[in-house]
Amino acid sequence: MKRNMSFALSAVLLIALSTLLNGGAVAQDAGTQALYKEHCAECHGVDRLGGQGPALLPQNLKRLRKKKAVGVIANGRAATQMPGFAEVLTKDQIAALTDFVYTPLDHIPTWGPEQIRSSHVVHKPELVEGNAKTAKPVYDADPLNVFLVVEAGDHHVTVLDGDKFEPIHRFKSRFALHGGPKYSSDGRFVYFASRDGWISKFDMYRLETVAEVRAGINTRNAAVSSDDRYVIVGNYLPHTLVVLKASDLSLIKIIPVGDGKGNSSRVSAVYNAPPRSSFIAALKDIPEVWEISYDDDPPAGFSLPWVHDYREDSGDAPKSEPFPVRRIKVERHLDDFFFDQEYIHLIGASRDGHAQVVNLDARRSVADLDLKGMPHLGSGITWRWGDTTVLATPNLKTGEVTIIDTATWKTVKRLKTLGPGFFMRSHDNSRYAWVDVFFGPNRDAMHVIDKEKLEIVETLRPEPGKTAAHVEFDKSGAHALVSVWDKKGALVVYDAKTLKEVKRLPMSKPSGKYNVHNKITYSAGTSH
Ligand code: DHE
Repeated sequence: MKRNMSFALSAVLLIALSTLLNGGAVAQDAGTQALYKEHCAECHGVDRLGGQGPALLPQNLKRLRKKKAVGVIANGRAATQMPGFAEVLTKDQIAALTDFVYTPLDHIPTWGPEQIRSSHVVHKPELVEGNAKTAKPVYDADPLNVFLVVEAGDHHVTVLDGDKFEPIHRFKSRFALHGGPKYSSDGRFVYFASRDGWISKFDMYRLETVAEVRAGINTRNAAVSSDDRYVIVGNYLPHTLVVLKASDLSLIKIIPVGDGKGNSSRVSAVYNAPPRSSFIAALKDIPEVWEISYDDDPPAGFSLPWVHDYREDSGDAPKSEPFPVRRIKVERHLDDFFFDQEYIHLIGASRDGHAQVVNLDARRSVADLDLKGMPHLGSGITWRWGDTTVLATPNLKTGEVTIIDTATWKTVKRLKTLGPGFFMRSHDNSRYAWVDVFFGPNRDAMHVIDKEKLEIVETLRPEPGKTAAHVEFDKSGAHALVSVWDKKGALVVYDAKTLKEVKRLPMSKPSGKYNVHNKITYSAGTSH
C-alpha cells in the first residue's frame, strides 16, 4: 500500500512489471483497480508483484487470513512501512481491495533461467576476479575501516572513511535496497540485494559496479560463501533459492523451495554459516530450516536432489553435484532468525511471537524462548556476560529488549524501552549496546545499555522529532554511527565512550550502515 512517505517507483520499473505480466491482470471492476493503482501500486507494484512492499498474490498471502488482511489495510502493519487506510477508504473499499489482492493473477510471470540470464550484465569484465592482497584502493583511507551507508531517501550508497568520517564516494543504487550488503572475505567486493531481485556486485577498491543480475521478482536477501565462490539469493517470488557465481554473478543453480509434496514456500532469509561451509535458510510457509552445503566434500546427511547446474551449458561442469540440502523440521515456521557465534544454534521466531532454538547439528528444536510480542531476532546480538554468553533482541511490537542466557536459554532481564525497537548493535571493545526506538512517539530516542549491568544508562535524541535508528560501530569500537532516518536526515557520529556527538553528516534517509571489518570478522555485535 502507498506509504506516507513518497517512494518514487520509477516509470521504467512499472512498465517492465506490466510487460512481465503479458496482460495477465485480473479482471476486476475498474473502481477497485483504480483504488489499487492510487493507494497500493506505488509500493506493491502495478501488477501486485511487489516493489518496496511485498507481492500481493494469494501465493504470498497464504499465512494471512482474509479477515486479518482487512485489518492490515485499515490499520497498517506493525514493523513495516505499511500505513493504515481506515481514514482514507470506506469499509466496502477495503473489502473490495482485500478481495482483489486474494484473486489469483491469470498468469504469474516466470523468473527462470532465461529471464535471469538475460538480465545478467557484466559492466567491468576486467574487475571480475580481484585480490585484495595485490590490489590497492583508489583512495587513502583504511579499506577495512570503510563504511557503506545505504541512503534509502534517494536510493544512493555513500562510501565513508571510518577514520575521518568523510565521504569517499557516492553512487546510485538499485531501487529499494534491503538488508545488509555482504562483503567478500577480504572486503574487496560487496554484494547488494534490492527488494525487486537485483543483485549488484561492487568493487570497494575501484569504486565501480562490476556485474548485476536479477535473481528474482521479489527477493528477501542474499549471502556470500566464506570461500568467496558463491552468492545465494532467497526469494519470495518465485519460491526459489538462486545460486550465482560470485565472480561475475552468472547463474549456477535454481533450487525450487518446497516440501516435496507439492507445497512450495517463500524463503524467510538465507545466511552464510562460516564454520559449517554452508548456507542456512528458513522457510516462511513450511516449518523447515534448510542447510545448503557449498563444501566440495559435504558431510553426511545431505541429500543430492538433482537440480540442473547451468555451468554444464558452458562446458564448465563441476566434478560432483554441489549444493546438497539437509532439511531440518522445526516446530513452527521461522520468519526471523540469527545464530550463536559458533553457528551451532539458530535462534528464530515466527511473527506471531513463538521463538525457538534449533540445534543445527542435532537437527531439531532444543528450546523454546520466553519472548513476547514480535522479537526481532534478525537484529539480535550476543556478548559475554560473567561466565556465560547472553543474547539480546529488540521487539517490533513491545517496548522491551529481552536478554537471554544462551547456556540455559532462560530470560535473565527484560529491559523496558520507550517503545518497540528495530535494530540493536554493539562491539567487542565497547561496554555498551545500542538499541533504537523505531516506533511510536519516542521514535527519536536511542537507548544505550550497559552490557555488564544490563541497564539502560543513557537515552540520546540525535534529532528531536525525527526517527533515530540503526547503529554501527567503527572498526575499533571507538565510535558509534546513528541514522536520523529522514529524507532530510543525517548520519550522527558519537564517541562510543563519552556518548558525545563528534560529527554530523547530512544524508537522505540513511538506513543501514555497514563497516567492512566488523562484517568480515562476523563481529558478535553486528548483523551477519
Ligand atoms: Fe528489514 C535486514 C526482513 C522491514 C530495513 N530485514 C533485514 C533482513 C531481513 C529483513 C530478513 C536480513 C537480511 C540480510 O541482512 O541479509 N524487514 C524484514 C521484514 O520481514 C520486515 C519486517 C517486513 C518487510 O517489509 O519485509 C522488514 N526492514 C524493514 C523496514 O521497514 C525497514 C526499516 C526499511 C526498509 O528498508 O524496508 C527495514 N532490514 C532493514 C535494514 C536491514 C534489514 C536496514 C539491514 C540490517 C543490518 O544491520 O544488517
